Amino acid sequence: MAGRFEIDRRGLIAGATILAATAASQAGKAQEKPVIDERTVLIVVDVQNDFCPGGSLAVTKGDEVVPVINALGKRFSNILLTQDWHTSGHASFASSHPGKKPFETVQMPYGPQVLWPDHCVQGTKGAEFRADLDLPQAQTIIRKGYRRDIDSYSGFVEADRRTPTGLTGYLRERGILRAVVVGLATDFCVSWTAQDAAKAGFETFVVEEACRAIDLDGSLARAWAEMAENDVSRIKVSDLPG
Ligand code: VGL
Ligand code: ZN
Repeated sequence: MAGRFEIDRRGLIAGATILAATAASQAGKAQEKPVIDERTVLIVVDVQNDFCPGGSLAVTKGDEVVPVINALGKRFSNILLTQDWHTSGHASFASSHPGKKPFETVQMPYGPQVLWPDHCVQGTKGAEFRADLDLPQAQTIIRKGYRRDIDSYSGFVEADRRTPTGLTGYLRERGILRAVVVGLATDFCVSWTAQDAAKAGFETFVVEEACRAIDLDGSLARAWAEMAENDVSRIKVSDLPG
């Protein structure tokens, strides 16, 4: 491909980082609509029982994303799922902080942490993917938030903003240039995952009808604003090629 040849010939730096960054900028940050090809991945964030009605941290209408994502999934050859996967007694649970209630914020060594009801505990029914999620060609599951003392909204970097999950390297080695991000919840794990994808140099899109939000004290509006500032394009299902 021309980009790779030019980089090598000029004796500049080779490697996936530069390649991904170059290709993303060639594709153009301003690009409004994603190409869906073998270098595009659909990242399906946390479509798990606990985030759907009946679950312990139910997102309003969270289950409505499932048919939208199932239909979208048929257009992608690369699909990756993230799975919130906490220890029992996880530091992000209000129950681990005496006197604190869910949705209050505490200060952790890595910064402020919203406290949640116990959710997505490893091996429980609540941590399982929704049974009606139908993405048989999904290739990879990235579990996150599995260290007792650190949360991880993002599929790429944990809440200390330092500890990588390995996803950036995985996608680069796979030659992925572009990520379409969907799932739960728009204002937490979708937003953080999408922003980190863009920061890692992937051309990144979030499909609004394929997400639902928690919306805690204006967090949804803030999340869309932050995503826009960080080169994440907000699109609709109709913006995707058929
Ligand atoms: C999430 C809060 C806590 C999410 C995960 O998937 O958005 N939110 N853990
Ligand atoms: Zn969680």
